[in-house]
Amino acid sequence: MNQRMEKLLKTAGLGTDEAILIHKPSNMYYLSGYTGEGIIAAGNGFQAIITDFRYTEQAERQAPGFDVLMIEKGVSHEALAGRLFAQHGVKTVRYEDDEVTVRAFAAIQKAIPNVAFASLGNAPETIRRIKDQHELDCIEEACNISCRAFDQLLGFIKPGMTEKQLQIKLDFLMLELGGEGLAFNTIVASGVNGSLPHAIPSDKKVEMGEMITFDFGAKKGGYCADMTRTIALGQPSPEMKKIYDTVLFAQETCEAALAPGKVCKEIDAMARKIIDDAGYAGRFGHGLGHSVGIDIHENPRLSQLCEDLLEVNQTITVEPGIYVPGLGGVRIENTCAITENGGRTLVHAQKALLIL
Ligand SMILES: [Mn+2]
Repeated sequence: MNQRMEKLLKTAGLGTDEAILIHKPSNMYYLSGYTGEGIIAAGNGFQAIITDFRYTEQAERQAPGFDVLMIEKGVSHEALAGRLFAQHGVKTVRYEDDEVTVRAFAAIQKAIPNVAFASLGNAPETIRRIKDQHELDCIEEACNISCRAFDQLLGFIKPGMTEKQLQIKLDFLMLELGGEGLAFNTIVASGVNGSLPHAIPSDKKVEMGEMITFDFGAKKGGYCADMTRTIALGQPSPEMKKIYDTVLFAQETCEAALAPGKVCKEIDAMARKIIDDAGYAGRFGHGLGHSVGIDIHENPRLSQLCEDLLEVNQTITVEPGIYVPGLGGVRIENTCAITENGGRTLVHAQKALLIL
């Protein structure tokens, strides 16, 4: 059994007659290295990937140390898991009750009779909060690819191009420069569209005098990057300049405040106070940041509610924004790692206002 599986069974407090079922692809990848479809069934003394014909060879290559079981006609993944559990005298099955649908759970209960079911309680996500060096290296490399792509994009941006054209170019550059995929759908929001925090790139043309927000990230080794930059095309209006300066100040203040032992919601509050005091109360309607890993949004969160303490080798984004309908918006975001000495940004693109 590998280290992560051992840690999981320990974190979950798994009894000797208990077993786990993993359905979430991100947890399967974290625990085994396997990226295909299927489930993991494991307990004390056994761990198996249960999949179909398309993926058995892949699973054997990606997850040495796991038994690979292939489903047969009329025998579901869970029914195969049930056979395995019966062989090992399993009495209770812990499953991801935040992933399995009501309908799927009914089928699982039917396929695995004579056992009790209980929640796995996000034990995999709990151990995923702290990244090891390899994970941090993957995230940093994903950030480096994203930064290089953005740097090349800057020479490409011209008035009259559409948001969609800029998105396609940026996505292409991230893939060309070594990204194995995109961490999420790239956001490009220009001018008045900047007030939409999660704008979908449109056929709107970018014009002189507008700001453009890019929120994007490449993937590397299965891990995500997350960064946002807002640039100006020609001189921005005094109001937009003030908004930019306020967001930048909030971003830099909060990034400098990152340290192990800090309470997440207190860092969020620092950004909110800066933005409120500048006259933009209510115009920063999302959390300050989130952890990043195999999934783009992981815990902990820099939110108004999160009372978790930051810990060494967690990652966290710092991404304040101001959004004014009818005018536009600004967001600036770095992905950072928490070290003994404070936050270390993994994103090195310029944050000072860039005027093209
Ligand atoms: Mn983000």
